[in-house]
Amino acid sequence: MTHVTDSHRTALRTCPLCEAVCGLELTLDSADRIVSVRGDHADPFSKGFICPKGATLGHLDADPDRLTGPMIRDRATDTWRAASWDEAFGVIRGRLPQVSGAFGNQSVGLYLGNPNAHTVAGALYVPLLIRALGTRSLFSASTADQMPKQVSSGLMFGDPLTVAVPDLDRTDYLLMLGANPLESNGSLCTAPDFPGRLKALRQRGGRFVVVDPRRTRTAKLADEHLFVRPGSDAYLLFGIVHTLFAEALTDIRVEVNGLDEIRAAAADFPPELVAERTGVAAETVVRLARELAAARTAAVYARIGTCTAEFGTVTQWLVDVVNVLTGNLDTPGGAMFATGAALGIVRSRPFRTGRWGSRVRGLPEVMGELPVATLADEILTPGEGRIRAMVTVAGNPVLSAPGSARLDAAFGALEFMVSVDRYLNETTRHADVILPPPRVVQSPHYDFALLNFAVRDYARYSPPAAPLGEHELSEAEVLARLALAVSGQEPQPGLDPLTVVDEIVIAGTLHKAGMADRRAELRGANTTEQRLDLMLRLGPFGEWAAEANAPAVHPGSGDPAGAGGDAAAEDWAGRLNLQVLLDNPHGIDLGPLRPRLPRVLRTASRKVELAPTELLADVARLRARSGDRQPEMVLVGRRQLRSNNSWLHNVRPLVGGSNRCTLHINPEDVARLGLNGQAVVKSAAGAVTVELELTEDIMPGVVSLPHGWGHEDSAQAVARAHAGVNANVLTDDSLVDVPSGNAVFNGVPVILTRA
Ligand SMILES: Nc1nc2c(c(=O)[nH]1)N[C@H]1C(S)=C(S)[C@@H](COP(=O)(O)OP(=O)(O)OC[C@H]3O[C@@H](n4cnc5c(=O)[nH]c(N)nc54)[C@H](O)[C@@H]3O)O[C@H]1N2
Ligand SMILES: Nc1nc2c(c(=O)[nH]1)N[C@H]1C(S)=C(S)[C@@H](COP(=O)(O)OP(=O)(O)OC[C@H]3O[C@@H](n4cnc5c(=O)[nH]c(N)nc54)[C@H](O)[C@@H]3O)O[C@H]1N2
Ligand code: SF4
Ligand SMILES: [Mo]
Repeated sequence: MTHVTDSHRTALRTCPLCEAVCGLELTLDSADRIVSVRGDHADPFSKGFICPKGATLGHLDADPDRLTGPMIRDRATDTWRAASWDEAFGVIRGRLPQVSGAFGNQSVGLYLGNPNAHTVAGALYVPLLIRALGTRSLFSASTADQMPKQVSSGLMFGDPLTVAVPDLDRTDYLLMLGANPLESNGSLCTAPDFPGRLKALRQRGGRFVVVDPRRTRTAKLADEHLFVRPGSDAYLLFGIVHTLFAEALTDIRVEVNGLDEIRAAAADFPPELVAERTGVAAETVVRLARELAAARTAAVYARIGTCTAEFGTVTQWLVDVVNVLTGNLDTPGGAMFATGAALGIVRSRPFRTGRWGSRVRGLPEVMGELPVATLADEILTPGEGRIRAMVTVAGNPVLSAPGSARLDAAFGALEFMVSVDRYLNETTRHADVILPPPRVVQSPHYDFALLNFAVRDYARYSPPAAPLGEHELSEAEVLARLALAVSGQEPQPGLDPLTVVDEIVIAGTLHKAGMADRRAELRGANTTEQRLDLMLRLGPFGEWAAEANAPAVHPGSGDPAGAGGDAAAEDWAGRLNLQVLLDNPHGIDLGPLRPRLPRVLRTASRKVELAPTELLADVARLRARSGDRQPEMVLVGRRQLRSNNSWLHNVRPLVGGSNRCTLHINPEDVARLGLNGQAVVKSAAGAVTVELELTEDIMPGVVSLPHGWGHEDSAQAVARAHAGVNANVLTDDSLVDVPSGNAVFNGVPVILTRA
């Protein structure tokens, strides 16, 4: 919806910068430039909340270093020139199919970065590119992020996308490990104004406990903060499980398998052992278990600090084990499953991993992907199936992946590379061709992924707020044309590649739903919008849900009366389609989360699996570590409010001040090690020299460095002036969380010396 006032108009849209999905109200001038950004007070979910990143969206949008058209690199001189779309796709068509033709599909790798989770193009058109490449050399930021949660959810609930989120607005007790939503605004827990929701929890008399090796802003807001030794959360949670059994505090309310096995596994982790590994006193471990059991409702939530650690999957599993054992899984105030409004993939078979392995290290496939921690191996190690060409979409793995100095060298050794990205950066500088998406305001927005992890059911669609210019392509079109080019195909005259693929998808979906004759009823300005219309109509709240074959799980059905449904939600069930969202541009509140078990379970047993064999196997690895000597100093990461992984460092109002790449260190360690000013930090993988920032808010023996920095050679002027160092030079790509293959960024042993 747009209002016109003189030369200025307002446009509403969802912020695409983080998982909080805040509604924004933009003011645009007559040239479609953003002149101001405010929080949308009429958005029923975000209610006007905005953070400094959303507020500076106009600066990002107007960045003079943003790429406005395709770029081609001359390898001989390493120089870039602007090119037309036809020329750029022509170069790709001439080169990539040659590589896959000569060396097989696996020789072309694909890396998908984080913003794909925030764009319509990432959700709807990346799958097309994956199919066109037909490669198993598929990597993404997921294995540097949340893959442990997906594996544990897949094994426990049968579907890796069935992720339980804390019911923030109703819980009486929140135990949070390894997350700092006051800086990050939350993750795998879509909750605009997360800070406000935490304050409300305390105001209504709830208790909030944070476990983190740093006393973060989130920890300072909590009732209690516990320092924990990095990488040891699995022990802590096992100590809680142990106590729940030992003191007969369990209260299981869902159907489960594996109770005896989990009890037996926890027997090896008494609070005294846990205290030694974690640094959390044995009495505290016991008290946490008692408090969780005694609370009227409680939720355990653990995020990136615990995922990107050596026992990430075991930790994520134990989070939900505690939620089950305390009677809090799938109940209001506990950990619940959101109902995304758009039709998702309905899995018919239970989840499993390791259907194939990576070529060099034999690491198991997970969700069709291989760990990004082995991407450099796959490029650098000679032999059949070696990756010789890469496509990257919305990613900067040279800064974000572990052991990134090796990955930087590996990208430099490729025969050909294409990147779809807004910027010439540390990764895309290795490309032969860069294909940029248009500006944020020229793209439509619907959160296909994130609304499945929201703390309330909610839907909002933002059409593009500004039209494309004559020489601009939507990111959907870029990906559709790229998919053709990598297959060596030319677009057919008179046929728009995007429309062609959309019609195939629409026809297939209608056919499966038994509604093949309803094509003409779909509404939307283009086929992308018509696909959204179809997904909304067939989704759980959709107009067609009741009519379709095997409809998506209906939100109302099986809902115990009064247990979470409310009037708002019932009003919308059976009604959603694109037009309804267009008529409600501030978004639609679909109500608080409702119990959804057992319907969403996809396990073979149709029960919650408390002790999957894959995870019990990894417990042996954890047990074997119980006696290891603890390293003297370890590295962890941190996020900064005015930053976004590697790519908002060129937005001038955001950099500087607290948003700098410094090493947080306890003054006790500085004195003990005789450090001063700067230090050399050395790990098994590499070394950096970095400025120290002394703070009592970090545990002695732990240092923290934010990731995404290291822009000294950047083509982006502001970022280059605030370069910082690349934390992932220190992280070690030879180490992964075994069940998920996830990268290990926290608990990295380091040695500090004077610079
Ligand atoms: N040491 C350490 N490393 C980490 C982490 C950590 O905590 N510590 N965190 C990890 C996590 S959680 C993540 S998610 C990863 C992120 O890893 P990546 O996704 O590889 O890195 P980003 O910095 O998010 O890079 C995003 C890229 O997308 C581009 N971009 C932005 N918007 C768009 C768009 O709309 N379309 C396209 N095509 N491109 C766009 C940007 O210019 C940038 O190049 O980093 C991981 N790395
Ligand atoms: N401002 C901002 N917001 C962001 C991002 C950003 O870069 N900047 N990135 C986005 C992305 S991609 C993601 S995935 C989310 C992540 O969102 P969060 O999960 O909230 O991530 P962080 O803010 O890094 O908080 C992780 C915390 O874990 C702690 N930690 C480190 N190691 C351990 C450990 O072993 N155990 C425990 N218990 N804690 C540990 C760290 O000290 C840190 O405080 O944030 C998103 N939002
Ligand atoms: S919290 Fe996230 S979604 Fe909200 S304005 Fe900030 S960056 Fe955008
Ligand atoms: Mo992430």
